[in-house]
Amino acid sequence: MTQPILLATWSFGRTAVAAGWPHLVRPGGSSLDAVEQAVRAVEAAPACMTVGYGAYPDASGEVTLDASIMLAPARCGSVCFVRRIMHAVTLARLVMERTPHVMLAGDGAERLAAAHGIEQADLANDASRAAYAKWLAEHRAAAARPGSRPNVEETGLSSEESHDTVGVLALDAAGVMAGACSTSGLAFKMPGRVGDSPIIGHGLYVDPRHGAAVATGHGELIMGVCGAFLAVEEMRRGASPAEAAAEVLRRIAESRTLDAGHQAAIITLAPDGRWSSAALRPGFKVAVKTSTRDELVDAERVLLA
Ligand code: SD4
Repeated sequence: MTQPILLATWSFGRTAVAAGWPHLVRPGGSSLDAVEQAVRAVEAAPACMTVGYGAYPDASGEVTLDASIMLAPARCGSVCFVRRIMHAVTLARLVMERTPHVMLAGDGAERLAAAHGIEQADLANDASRAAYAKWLAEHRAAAARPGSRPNVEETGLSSEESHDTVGVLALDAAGVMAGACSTSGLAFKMPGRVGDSPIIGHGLYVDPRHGAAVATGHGELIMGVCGAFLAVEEMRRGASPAEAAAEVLRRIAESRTLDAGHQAAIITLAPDGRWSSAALRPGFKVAVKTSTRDELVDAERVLLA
């Protein structure tokens, strides 16, 4: 028997692991159910403004979501640019289990949801509408200033507030690993922008023989190095979870000139339960839950401390 473990990104990861844990350890439970339920809890939480209900919209005012779920290279599913569906992770699981495909986008993904009785919902709430109105007013003001160059990433939010994905990895008592993630991407992003989270191998990767990884932070950084796949590939080549996570951040740092606000982080999990995490900059946290631990910890390594 393997010791079950559940890991999730950022402070809201505590909500995720609390919701997922019963599904990991109950009779008949599984790592797959645990990661889905863990992500759903954050998607439904209005206080989390970067995932699911109440998430910051894109620059046109529309909330669009990306999500993925994975057990193995031949068992994965994802959705991107999904609107009016609170639980994008469940839709990603439907893609995995009910279609011959890996990824559905926009209208097609929404039609799959409708075909399976998933109701559409307005994902905006008062807080996200107010944040958008404020951003729009400031953005217009900035655009009117001669010489200023407004950018959709000049959100006025802290780096952590403007872009956070809930990413979850689990290992169940049967030794089966699973991963899932869900996000609205970047606050006030360019309409149509899709990040790393729904792209298998970028925001999420699971190989039953070698390990699992889930990434968060600026998707453009992670996508440039196929971050999650790279981490698992490093473990396949013999790296520890800590070495694999650090290598992804090193590759990002050496592949481009980083801005002060750039952040990327990754959690890595080996099939035997060893795990680690690394971040480009301080601030990243991992919620960890086992039968003996339930806490929020800092990244094990920070590249640019
Ligand atoms: C994205 N990686 O869409 C996601 C956002 C995120 O912490 O994880 N932010 O780029």
